[in-house]
Amino acid sequence: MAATVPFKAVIMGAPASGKGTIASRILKNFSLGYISSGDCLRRQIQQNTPIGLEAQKYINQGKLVPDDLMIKFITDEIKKLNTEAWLLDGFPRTLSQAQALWKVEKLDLAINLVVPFDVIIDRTKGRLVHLPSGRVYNQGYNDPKVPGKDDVTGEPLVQRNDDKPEVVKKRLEQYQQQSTPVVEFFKEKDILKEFHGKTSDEIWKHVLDMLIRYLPVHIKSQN
Ligand code: G5P
Ligand code: MG
Repeated sequence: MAATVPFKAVIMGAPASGKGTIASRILKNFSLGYISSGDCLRRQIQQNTPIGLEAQKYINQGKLVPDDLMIKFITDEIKKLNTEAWLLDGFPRTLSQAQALWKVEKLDLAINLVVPFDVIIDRTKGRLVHLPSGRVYNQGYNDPKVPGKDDVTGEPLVQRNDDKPEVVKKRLEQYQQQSTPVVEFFKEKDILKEFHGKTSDEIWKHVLDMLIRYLPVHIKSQN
């Protein structure tokens, strides 16, 4: 098997800015390992693990899970990936997390999605997720083929507990407080690329152009 060329990237952005949607398109086109902090936490909650039970208290209120728990959890998940080419979605979210990650992993790229908050609030109302895989759907944007069922497994889709309007408002407030220092941190490291737009389709075109220039070695053959 060919040795993996290291490539370490993060995708950031407000709640429901399209991190998961853009990440899934990146993974279709490029061979990268992938960790979504939110998907990993939701799986822990579903399995009633100690981490899940602890994280649930914060997630259901729209609060961030404490840094010490998150840093340990995600750095352990990175070790399990078994590749040096990967994409993190939703981590880091605070300056402490960014600094802790940088100590153990020097990143190559930080993608930041900038989507207006009114667009985001509308999206969360129609979001449905398949919890085991993290696949996301949206009524009227990317509907499942059969209403209420995951396209791949046929299993039921659910609304996330933290997509209730009052919790979404909290998540956006939290994001406003925490995100600027993280964005500044990656700007100083000279790895930040920002993408503005109202739809994932328009943002994706620019992300794809940038990635083709950045990591042609990881492009999947399309046959
Ligand atoms: P998550 O799971 O990381 P968020 O809040 O950062 O949660 P989220 O909600 O998962 O982010 P996203 O991945 O950015 O959003 O967006 P998405 O799912 O792709 O798209 C949102 C919806 O819009 C979907 O239904 C999609 O189909 C639709 N959509 C996408 N593009 C378009 C479009 O162009 N048009 C339309 N109409 N629809 C579109 O974290 C959850 C919680 O876990 C904890 C926190 O409590 C957090 O709140 N957590 C952490 N805590 C501390 N530190 C960390 N690092 C943490 N990570 C997670
Ligand atoms: Mg997500």
